[in-house]
Parts: sequence; structure tokens; C-alpha cells
Amino acid sequence: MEPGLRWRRSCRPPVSAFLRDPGSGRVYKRGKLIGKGAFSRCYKLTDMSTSAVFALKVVPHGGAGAGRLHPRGKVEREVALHSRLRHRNIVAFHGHFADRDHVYMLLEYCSRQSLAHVLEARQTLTEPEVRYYMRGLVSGLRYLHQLRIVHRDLKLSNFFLNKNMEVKIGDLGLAARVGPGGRCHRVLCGTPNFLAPEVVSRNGHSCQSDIWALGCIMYMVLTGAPPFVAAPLSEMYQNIRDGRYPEPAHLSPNARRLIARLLAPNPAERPSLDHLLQDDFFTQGFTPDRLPPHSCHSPPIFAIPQPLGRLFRKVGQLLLNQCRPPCPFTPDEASGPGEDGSEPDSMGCSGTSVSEREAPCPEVPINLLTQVNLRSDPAGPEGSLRQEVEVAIRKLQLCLKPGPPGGGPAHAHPACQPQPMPVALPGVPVSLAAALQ
Ligand code: 9ZP
Repeated sequence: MEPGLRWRRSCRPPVSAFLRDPGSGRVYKRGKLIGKGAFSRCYKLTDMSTSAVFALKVVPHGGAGAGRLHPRGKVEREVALHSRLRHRNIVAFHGHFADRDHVYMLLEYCSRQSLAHVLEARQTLTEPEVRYYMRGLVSGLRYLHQLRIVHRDLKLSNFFLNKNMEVKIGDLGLAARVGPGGRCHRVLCGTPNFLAPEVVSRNGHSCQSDIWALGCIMYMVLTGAPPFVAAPLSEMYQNIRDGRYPEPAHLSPNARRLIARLLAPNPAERPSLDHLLQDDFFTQGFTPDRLPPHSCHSPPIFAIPQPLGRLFRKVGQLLLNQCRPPCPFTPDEASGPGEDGSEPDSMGCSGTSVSEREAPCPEVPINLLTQVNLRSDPAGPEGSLRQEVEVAIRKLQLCLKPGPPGGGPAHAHPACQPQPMPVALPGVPVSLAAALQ
């Protein structure tokens, strides 16, 4: 069939293999199709003169012959809003141009796709990862909210990951500015994912409605399922209005408490973005500064620089011994193969960690061993070792802090409830033992 006839039948004008921005004169080469939306198609795009790579969003103009009509003015609104934004946790807007058939938006290319892809591969994420991602999301969202912009469609597939695993909020197609009352009554077209009670009750969308969505997202990445599911829709809306969702009993008490705060039916009771990062979930647990790319498909093991790795391994084993005496492994076995550096030291706490592989007791009495995988790393450059050790001590102190009263892992063995570190640790230099307390 003749190409022109084909697109008129499919109602989509073709996108040229080469595109020229008439404003800048730049020429781009269109790459592979990376996705399709209701009104848009997205491609990888390369600048022919600089080799810079972008994600290209192509939207047909509304009007005759444009196929499925894009609501008039919507793309112009998205361009006007997004093009003014600049923040490391918001997908960068690099420019736009149009021809007879299309509007083209040049957006930051995120080679590791989205958090939806990560969750699909992983089913659930660890709490340190969730803290890492949420810290980035809160930062991007705080920027939007300061500009009185509500996103209105926060969801995992709108959180993009660049090659360094930095998270970026994207797709501002439903974003809108809130009025002086802090609410936005603009009609929501499309199907936003995590509707807040006030949106279900048609009281308008506010910044706090985005916070509700963050609560749904946190629930989803930690449990693998959304808190509210549509069966039937009227029941789901009632559950949303009541803030009633299946209790995620296997999560840490701090995670459960923060989810409950975020999913408060009354928007005024939800924490502000500034208060969110002060929550115990963030302050009492380890947050990595970066994530390894392999965490897109397998749980990460976080690293502690040597020589602390070896020490921590011993401390961990001493604590395991306390956990359920008598432990069947001997001090010889306890020093393990990692000592000579042939196998990484590991004080794992989730996934296939020390608690599963080496310890007789799968539930371990300290937050450290329930929240994070720790592995010793070869020492960094000479000069940075002291600094790394200091940072590691601070992080370990946070991890080792016993949870609040009764606040151990929900499934913990009674003999494994959080205990303060002993004053003297056999075999541990006193100064370091003190630093760890
Ligand atoms: N998709 C499979 C279906 C082929 C991919 O392989 C794929 C790969 C990506 O990078 C390697 C990628 C998306 C899909 N990356 C990416 N997608 C974006 C994006 C940035 N990077 N965005 C920037 N702003 N908005 C987003 C948005 C539109 C360009 N997307 C995707 C959303 C759905 C498709 C593209």
C-alpha cells in the first residue's frame, strides 16, 4: 500500500527519519520507538551535530487529518508549563518545535526507563531503596509545589531513571497551577492513578493530593500491590474516602506509620514535604547516596569501606550469637572466608543475606539487619579512607539504633527483639565500640 494512504487509514501522519528545528537549525535523527501514549509517540532522538541523545515526544496537531484528536491547547499548556522548569529531579525540557503535522518535545533521555519497569522486575523494593527514591521524588515535588504546580498524576511509570539511577519526575501533561485557595478545580482528563479522597469527592486537587499519591506509591513499592484496587469501583472509592487499605503487616513499623500518615483521609493531616523527610522512616534508617544499576533487576547490597566491613561482620556475628544462643557456628567459622578479601564481607539484612546464609536465626535483633544489606568494600583512595570510615560509622549508628519500644520487625522471634548494643564488645576496640553505640 502507498505510505500516504496507510497513514490516512491509520489516522497517524508518519514521523520523518530526520527532523529539523527551524528555530535553531539543528538536525536530529529519529531513533527507535520507545513508547506510545493515547495521543503521542515517543522516540529516541540524536542531535546530528553534537550526538546528544533525547527522548522525543511527538504529538499530532489537533484538527482535521490528525487522527485521534489531541485536546486543543493541551500540548501548548504542557509545553508552557514544562519548559519553565529546571530541577535535577524533574525530567529536563530541552526544547520544542512544530511542523504541519506535529508538535515535537525534546526531553531528557532516561536510559534506565522508569520505576514501573524496576518494580516489574523486582516485585518489591527494600526500605533503603525506597528512602533513596523518595528523597529524590520529594525534592522534585517540593520544587513543583513551591511554584504552586500540582502534578496530579504521580505514578511509577512517570518516575524516570537516568543512567546514574537518579530519579526524575516526568509527564506533566496533567499538571496544573493551583489557585490562591491552594486548590485546582481544572477538569482532570485522562486516568490519573492514585486518586485522593478529596479528588474522589470532587473537592479539587491540592498539593496534599500529590502527597496522598506518594503514600500509594510507597505502599506499592514496599508491598508489590497498590493499596486501593478497583473491584468494584464504588467500593474502591469508599475505601479511598475512609483511608481503608490492607494492613501491610510485614513492613517495618516505621514504614507502616509513614504510610498511614501519607494516606490520611483528611488532606490537612498528611505531612508536608518538608516534614516528610523528618519522619522516623527516614531518620532511623539507612539511605544510600546512590544505587547500583543492577538494582533495576536484583536487590542491592550496600557497601561499607574497609576496614570497618570486617569489624562490622564480627559485630554482626556477635549480635547473632546473642540473638539465639547457643549458635551452632564457631568463632572460626564466624571469621569466614571474607577475611582475606577473597569473598566480600557481608552483613546482609534482606534478600540473600547473612541472616539467611550464615545465621541460624533468620530474624535478627537490630534494625541494621532488617533494613539493609551491608558489604565491605575495598578501601577507597588513601586520603578518603578516614572520611569514608566516619561516614560509615554515622550510617551504622543510625542502623544500629534500636527501634522504638516494641518496634522490631513485625515477624521477629521473641528472643530477637531490638536490644541496645552492649557496652563492651568482646574483640572490638573500646573506642570503636563506643563510636558504634
Ligand atoms: N521501551 C520499550 C518499548 C520499547 C523502552 O525500551 C524505553 C527505553 C527508554 O530508554 C532506554 C525509555 C523509555 C522506554 N526512556 C525514556 N522514556 C521516556 C522519557 C525519558 N526516557 N521521558 C522524558 N519525559 N517524559 C518521558 C517519556 C516520554 C518521552 N518517556 C517514555 C514514556 C513512555 C515511552 C517513553
